[in-house]
Amino acid sequence: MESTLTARDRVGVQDFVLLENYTSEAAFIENLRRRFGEKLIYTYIGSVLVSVNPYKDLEIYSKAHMERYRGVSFYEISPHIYAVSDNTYRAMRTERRDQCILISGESGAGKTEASKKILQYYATTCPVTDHMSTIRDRLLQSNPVLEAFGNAKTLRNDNSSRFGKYMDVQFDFRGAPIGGHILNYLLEKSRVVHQNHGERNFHIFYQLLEGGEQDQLSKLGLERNAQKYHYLVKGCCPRVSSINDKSDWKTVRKALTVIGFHEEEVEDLLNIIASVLHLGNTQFGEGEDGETQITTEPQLTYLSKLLGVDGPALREALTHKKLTAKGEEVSPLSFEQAVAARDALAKAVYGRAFTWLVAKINQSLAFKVSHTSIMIGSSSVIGLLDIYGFEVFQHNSFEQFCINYCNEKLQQLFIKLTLKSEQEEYEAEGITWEPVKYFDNKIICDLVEEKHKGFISILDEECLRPGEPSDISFLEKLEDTLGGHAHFVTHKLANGKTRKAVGREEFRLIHYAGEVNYTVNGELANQSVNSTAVICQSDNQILSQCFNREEVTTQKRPETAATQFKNSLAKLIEILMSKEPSYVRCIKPNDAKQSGRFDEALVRHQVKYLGLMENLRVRRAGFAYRRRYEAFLQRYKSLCPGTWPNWQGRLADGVATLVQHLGYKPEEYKLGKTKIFIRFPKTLFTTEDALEARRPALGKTIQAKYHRIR
Ligand code: AOV
Ligand code: MG
Repeated sequence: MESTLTARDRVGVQDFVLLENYTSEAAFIENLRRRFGEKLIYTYIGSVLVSVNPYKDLEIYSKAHMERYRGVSFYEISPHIYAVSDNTYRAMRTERRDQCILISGESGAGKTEASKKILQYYATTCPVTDHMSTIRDRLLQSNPVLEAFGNAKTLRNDNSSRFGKYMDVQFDFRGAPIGGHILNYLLEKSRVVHQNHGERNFHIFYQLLEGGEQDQLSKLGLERNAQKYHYLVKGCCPRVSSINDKSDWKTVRKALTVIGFHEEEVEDLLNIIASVLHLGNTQFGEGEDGETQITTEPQLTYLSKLLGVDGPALREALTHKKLTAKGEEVSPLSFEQAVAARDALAKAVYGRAFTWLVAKINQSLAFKVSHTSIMIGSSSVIGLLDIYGFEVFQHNSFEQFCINYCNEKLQQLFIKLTLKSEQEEYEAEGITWEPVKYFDNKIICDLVEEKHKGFISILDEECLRPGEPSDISFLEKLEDTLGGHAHFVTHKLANGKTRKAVGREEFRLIHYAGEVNYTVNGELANQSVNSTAVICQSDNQILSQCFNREEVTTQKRPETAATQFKNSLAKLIEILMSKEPSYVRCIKPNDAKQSGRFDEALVRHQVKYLGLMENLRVRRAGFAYRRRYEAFLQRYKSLCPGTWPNWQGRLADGVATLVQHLGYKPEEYKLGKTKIFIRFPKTLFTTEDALEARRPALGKTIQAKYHRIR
């Protein structure tokens, strides 16, 4: 098939390996900038797709566009997220190997949009029979629901994912989607009770208030005004111009039905959302006896109804703490403690409801054996990883720490796999090459997770220590253990390692993607067991499933959130390692969320930390091009009388004869076991020109042809 590339598609190079000056960062950025200027947001580095967020609808995602990429080889057509989707799909089908697409980039760079485009591509282009259309629709509809409950407006992104998501799409032997499964990672629960200036709580709260029916809101005791709710106004930003909460609510309601939620389940879910808002408006004061008491009685009445728990028990849970495991003896909470218990309850209720939601969606996406049992064993999966991107705010808490640690782990995986697979290919072909130097962020991963001396171990130890471990004692412990580490800084240790100031209650990590100060405030605070115990008695079906008695009566200390997160990440990495990976590296062109603006400094920073230059160098380390002998011979045999019209001997000898005739110098190429490796693009360009001169009918799409030569 001849190329379908137009002149516009060929602005700059559409694969960075074609850059003459491939070690120059300036040339790399210039290529990105030129293409971005022409609304060409996608560029390859070999098989890695680099994507720059256009911040506007480019109209390149229609069904017609999808069709164009079906079954077409990577380099015959301009780079696109659909090319990656299609290539991955075909690799799964032909090689019968599980695949995964890893999408990375900082907050707002376009990861979630990319993952949705991939899913839409499969939903539209894969063969689907009637009863499978249900699964397809559910796969698609899981997105608006999860985004409503798990995304929020932040300073970096109006629709920022506040949870990590890994989704497996399962295909049968005919390549039709037959099921799915979602793994979710650490929801940023602190957002439920607090938002930084200019940010919002999770979308669902505003959607319900804007879009909910009047009688529904009355039943929940809610007013159609986000300003009335303390948990919604901390960021002073109830409305966002790019978001229509009212119509989003309609989408979410419809999606819940498609996914198969029963009316009672939706009702229980809404009761939980409303109860969080009522918790936020629950105030405390001092009673005549000097004890802390609830001063907002109507809230308590609603809460007891919505949470399905006994009023007096709830009152006690919010104002007292139990002293024994059985809870017979209680002591009053101070004002601050009561506020903390209230917030802890709101976070716990919302967080567990989110986990329940994912489980419920998974039930509905699960492949049903009854459909076609013969498919078992012959199905394959494509995993999509869309996780929160690296982020830095004015104040960064434990949750930012987890988000950024997660990005470190994924960067580590990228380094391992890209370098590894490249090296393996050279080895398999018996080609020697010079390894490329790159920054290995393993040192930062170790700093966080190393046994006994890593950050998380120290945190665990402090949590378990008898007595009253405080944030400050924790910080001191960190200083003692990590003081000498090049990537760890505190106020005391800031001896030239860093230029920015570090506060007394902060520590700084020098991440691969930038420096971040984290506040240790409340790191060690335990969840109030007392207030969650009361929820175990709830007659709200969702809550009674989420909170169980056993957990609150057990004497065993639960794992800390940090350890849980570390373990779940380790499992994720294992899952990803077991699959054939493809990569999408997303770049954010400016911090103003504006279309058409390309901030070079910002882009340069991301190119640097995403390791794109190293990626390119590795790709070119030795050889810009590689092609199987038969394909190479087939294409160029007409250029050499010895190989034309047909070469009869060994393929490798044919290629050797051909390149000798073409005058390739020994340093320009190497012959492997099954492939020829060409070091410089120029060599190949010359050969292509010779071919073009011989066969002018091939047209003027020289650049396009170069892209097909792999
Ligand atoms: P993220 O997933 O990488 O950030 P998103 O995928 O949510 O970022 O993208 C942020 C916003 O950029 C979207 O809401 C769109 O408005 C716009 N956008 C992204 N990709 C495209 C595209 N291909 N075409 C048009 N607009 C786009 V985070 O989740 O914050 O790390 O936690
Ligand atoms: Mg996202």
